[in-house]
Amino acid sequence: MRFPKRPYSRFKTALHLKKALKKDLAFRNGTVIGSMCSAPSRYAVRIFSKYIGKNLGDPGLCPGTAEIEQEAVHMLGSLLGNPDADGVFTTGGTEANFLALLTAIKMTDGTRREIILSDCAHFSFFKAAEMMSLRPITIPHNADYSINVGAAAEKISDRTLALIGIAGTTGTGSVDDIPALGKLAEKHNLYFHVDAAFGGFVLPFLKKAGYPSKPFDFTVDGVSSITIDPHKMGQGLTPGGCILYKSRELADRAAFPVSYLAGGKTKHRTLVGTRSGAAVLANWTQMVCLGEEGYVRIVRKCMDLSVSLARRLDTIDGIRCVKIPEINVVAFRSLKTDPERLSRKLREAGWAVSLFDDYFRIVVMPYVTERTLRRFLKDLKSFTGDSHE
Ligand code: 0PR
Repeated sequence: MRFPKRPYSRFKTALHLKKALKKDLAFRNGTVIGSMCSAPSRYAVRIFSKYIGKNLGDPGLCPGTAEIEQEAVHMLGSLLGNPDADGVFTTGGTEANFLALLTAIKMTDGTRREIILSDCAHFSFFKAAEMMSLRPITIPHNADYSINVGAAAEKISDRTLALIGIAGTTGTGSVDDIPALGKLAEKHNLYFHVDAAFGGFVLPFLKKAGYPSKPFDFTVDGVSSITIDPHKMGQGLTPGGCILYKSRELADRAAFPVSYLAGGKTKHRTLVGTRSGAAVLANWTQMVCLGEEGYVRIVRKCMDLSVSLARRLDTIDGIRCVKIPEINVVAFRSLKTDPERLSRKLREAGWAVSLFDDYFRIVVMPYVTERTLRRFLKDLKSFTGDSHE
């Protein structure tokens, strides 16, 4: 399409968009079972549109919005066991993970260039490593898909910049042994970042929802910073990520001074400059409107469905669950049908499921219903040749 010479009418604009967007899958149409993004509430969307012009890139222009951001950061800090934690909202988990590594670099003299992380870590760390000339040292996972801490310990040297732990891996939802990694970090005086982009809004509510939970937050000694994303299980809207540092001093390490903005001198703690204040306000809204009770209810519902899905997957001939779900991520293997072929068939039938190296991933978000999963299981059975109920 060329840049239009004459303006479109609203009718033509709407028609054009409607036609193009017809191809998109919608969260609530019942086929998206492999996405980690929330479907935000109507109210949060209303707040987003109401305050659409707020720009936190120049916080002096909207000190009220900046104050709400601080409230949101402190709310998350208290959720993660440290009301004194400081941080900033980001465009998502990727930016938060980048900032963690940037902060780690700023904490050292620049000679340490290796990061130690699980081979199940999100690709954002590898992107960041490439851009910041860091060397990722990947550690094999245990049978439960958590990092092999002993193997990680062996790789620590005077080249190590940071240790990374994952609280809810992207593929299987596994939670690393954060206390053991924290001990290693303390022993060797290393920066220790926990990626709880997805798990951060699940793990704190598991116990009250009736499920076991592992320690992963600032209550664990040695944790320097945590990624937690409102736009994933926070039920917020995109862009909605957050990085929390254990202290203000750490949060300021990678802050970049800017002297000339209309709102006055400030420091940028993000990679991006201009950034959506409306998204922060909408994500704050979502959190206060749900509260602990709301999240416990959501997590219970998602976990009940995840566990029952895993049980039913295991009864299908040729399908095996990778593990009992720790959070609402369910991973399974196809033992008889070639995974690529199965993936193609599922996609042809309209299912948006992720295929990792040798397993599939379903994310049981709140918009995923029992009815949807029943339809999915029926299709899966027919594609793997096991069509009896
Ligand atoms: N850390 C973890 C543990 C993640 O799972 C993800 C993304 C990130 C960091 C990066 O977060 P952002 O994407 O917000 O930068 N996890 C999902 C994934 O890669 C993202 C996603 C969301 C993918 C919706 C597909 C989708 O439809 O699978």
